[in-house]
Amino acid sequence: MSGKSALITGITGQDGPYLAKLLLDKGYRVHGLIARRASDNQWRLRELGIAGEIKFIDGDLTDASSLIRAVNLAKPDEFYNLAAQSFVAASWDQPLLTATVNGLAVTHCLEALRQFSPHTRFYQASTSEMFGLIQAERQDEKTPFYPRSPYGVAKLYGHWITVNYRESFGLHASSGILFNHESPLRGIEFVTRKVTDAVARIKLGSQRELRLGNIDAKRDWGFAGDYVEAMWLMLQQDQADDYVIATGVTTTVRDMCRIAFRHVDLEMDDYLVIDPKFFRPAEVEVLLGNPAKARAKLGWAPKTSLEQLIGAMVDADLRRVAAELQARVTA
Ligand code: NAP
Ligand code: F7E
Repeated sequence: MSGKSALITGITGQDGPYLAKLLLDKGYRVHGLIARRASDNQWRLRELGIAGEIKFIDGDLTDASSLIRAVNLAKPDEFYNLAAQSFVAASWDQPLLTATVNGLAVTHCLEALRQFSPHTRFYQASTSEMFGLIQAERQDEKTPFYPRSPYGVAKLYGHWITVNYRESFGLHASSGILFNHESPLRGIEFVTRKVTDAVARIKLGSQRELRLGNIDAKRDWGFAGDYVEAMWLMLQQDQADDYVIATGVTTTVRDMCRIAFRHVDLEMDDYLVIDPKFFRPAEVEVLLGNPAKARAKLGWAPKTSLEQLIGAMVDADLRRVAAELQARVTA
């Protein structure tokens, strides 16, 4: 058992609970920065059965003083910055908030460490969205960036400021360039979960159609549970560095959707409607990662196929929707 302390921002999101569980299983004391919200946001931690094991610290990424306080309270050996406005489509509606949280506020985290805890190892949640209009068929750590959304632009700042603090001040600061990763804990606004939730509702008779935007877009989708392991591995290395984390397989939204419908013996074409409302002002048409460096240096490899991932997501949504419908009957 490690006896180490970790501080995670974004503890209530998709990745936070998977990472927290991994660290708790390794014997870490896990602190989670939690932003004040009007309604409950701990359902994912409860689903993994770990809500009671996290030491919560109130704070917000945009409030530098709250990060200093969190660092002083948690005294972390490792700091994982997962907090973000992470929905790409929303970044055109809230570009300044996205720039502040996903970009500038990364410096709040780094400054808190530089000034108060320079020995702490830092992980920054960078993203394949930085590749945007791709400059190479398979994207790796050397591929030039060309972001296509305010989200991608903001994340690029977060990425480079992490590299800069490593090079300027010798912080052990690593940036994981993670391609899309999904799970039953994925937010409902993202396309995989929107699809698996709709498939469950259609199968159980509470929804008639599924409306999507650009189904020709291609993504390199992996399982979040596999990807948080890569985050941890990055902070166990002697030297901080940047790594692409991906499966090396790309699939259209259309084919991902077909897998979900087939899982419950339905035909996608009977239910799918294309709705221009879901098209984006600028699209990232295709992403395909090359995780060779992570494989060679971290010994990391994805373990979950897209079929397994989508099947597990549909099964989880079938259980949730069935429980919801049952509750309506008994209410
Ligand atoms: P997510 O589900 O959207 O979770 C985002 C988390 O950030 C939530 O816990 C949210 O808290 C928190 N947050 C938002 N604004 C905040 C603020 N101002 N102060 C403090 N906390 C704040 O995202 P995810 O899928 O877990 O992704 C984790 C990180 O990896 C994000 O930085 C994302 O941009 C990045 N990333 C994700 C993927 C992917 O495919 N999932 C790929 C590459 C990179 P509330 O719950 O209270 O809103
Ligand atoms: O869209 C297309 C959409 O919203 C995937 C975030 O975690 O991964 C995620 O960003 C694709 C896009 O994820 C709908 O146009 C079609 O081409 O699931 P998404 P994303 O934008 O790739 C990256 C790596 C991150 O870093 C982000 O934080 O699907 N698409 N129809 C649709 N997308 C949505 N959401 N809804 C639709 O109806």
